[in-house]
Amino acid sequence: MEKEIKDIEGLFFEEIKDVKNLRELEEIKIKYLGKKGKIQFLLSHLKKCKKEEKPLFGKLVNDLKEEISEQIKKVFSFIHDIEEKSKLEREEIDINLPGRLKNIGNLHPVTKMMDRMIDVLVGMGFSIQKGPDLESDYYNFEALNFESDHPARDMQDTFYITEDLLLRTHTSNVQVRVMEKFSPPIRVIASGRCFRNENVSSRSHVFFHQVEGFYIDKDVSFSSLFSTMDEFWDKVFNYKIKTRYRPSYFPFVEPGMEGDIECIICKGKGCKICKNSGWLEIFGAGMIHPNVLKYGNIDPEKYNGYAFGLGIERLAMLYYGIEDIRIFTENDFRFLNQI
Ligand code: FA5
Repeated sequence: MEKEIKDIEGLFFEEIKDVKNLRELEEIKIKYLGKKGKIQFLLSHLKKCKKEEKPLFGKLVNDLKEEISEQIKKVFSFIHDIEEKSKLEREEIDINLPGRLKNIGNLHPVTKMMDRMIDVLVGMGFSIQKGPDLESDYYNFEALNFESDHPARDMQDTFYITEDLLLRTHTSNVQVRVMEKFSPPIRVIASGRCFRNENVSSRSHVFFHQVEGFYIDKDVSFSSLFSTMDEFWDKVFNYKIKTRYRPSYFPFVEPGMEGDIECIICKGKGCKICKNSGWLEIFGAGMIHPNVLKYGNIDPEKYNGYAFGLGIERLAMLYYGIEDIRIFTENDFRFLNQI
């Protein structure tokens, strides 16, 4: 038995000195210390020894087991250090490699246009108010001088939620809400989403955005509405664009008008977007009807005012040269990344 122990010890030291990597070391570990390894083999042989020999041989086997474990540990940390070092040496850092580009979010072109319009109007002295998307028939129509059976209600096809609740068809719903809260002088803008049950086409959608503006004070003149609009266009576009104002009808203004901008896309020659007219209708405006002031608890004998409502998508189409309004809501990254 003693000879067998010595032989195994000799063999172990023979083999361990040739180990080149951790995989080979693991194989040796299993060969000597594993469940079916050589130490286990010696321990099973102990049973066959004479009783008086057992303590001595038992100690020898245990000493050998400890010696082998110790040796394996040392060789392990030695090889491990070498492997780590050479791995680091192999890992070269190429500082010329370009960094990984991250996708950076961006504001939607309609939001950009809306922010631009708001910035300009705030710079002209208007302050910001908000109104709800889900609106009562009262603020969207009745308080704006649309009688319940008024044919002008058909001008704006409406999504009704209940008999009295609807998705607002225009940002003019904010007018009487603001009048109820503040006294003149009032110089306010309100922007947001509007909804109309219309056929979708290249220039009209079922939902779109408007910016509403109105000014109520003593002796507000119709000509100040024109000068405000002209100043607004100059500041939004940063160059002189061609505009034209046409008489029009809205129950909540008198007189009323609509404003067009020369189609920037075809330069007034006529295209699909401007329906070959060379112009794109962008806004409605006029002098606030006395009845509307009354609904807002403002005395029309003392005060008057103007109001306008601008379509943001149509303006964004002209500003960015976009030919179809539908593209704003298609979430196509190829389009969004361009702007
Ligand atoms: C109105 O909505 C009035 N509230 C505007 C107004 C305000 C008049 C204050 C007088 C005083 P109109 O329906 O014309 O008016 O819409 C105004 C603008 O919103 C249009 O010129 C257009 O630019 C935009 N617009 C209207 N309908 C759509 C639609 N379906 N899709 C995209 N833009 C639209």
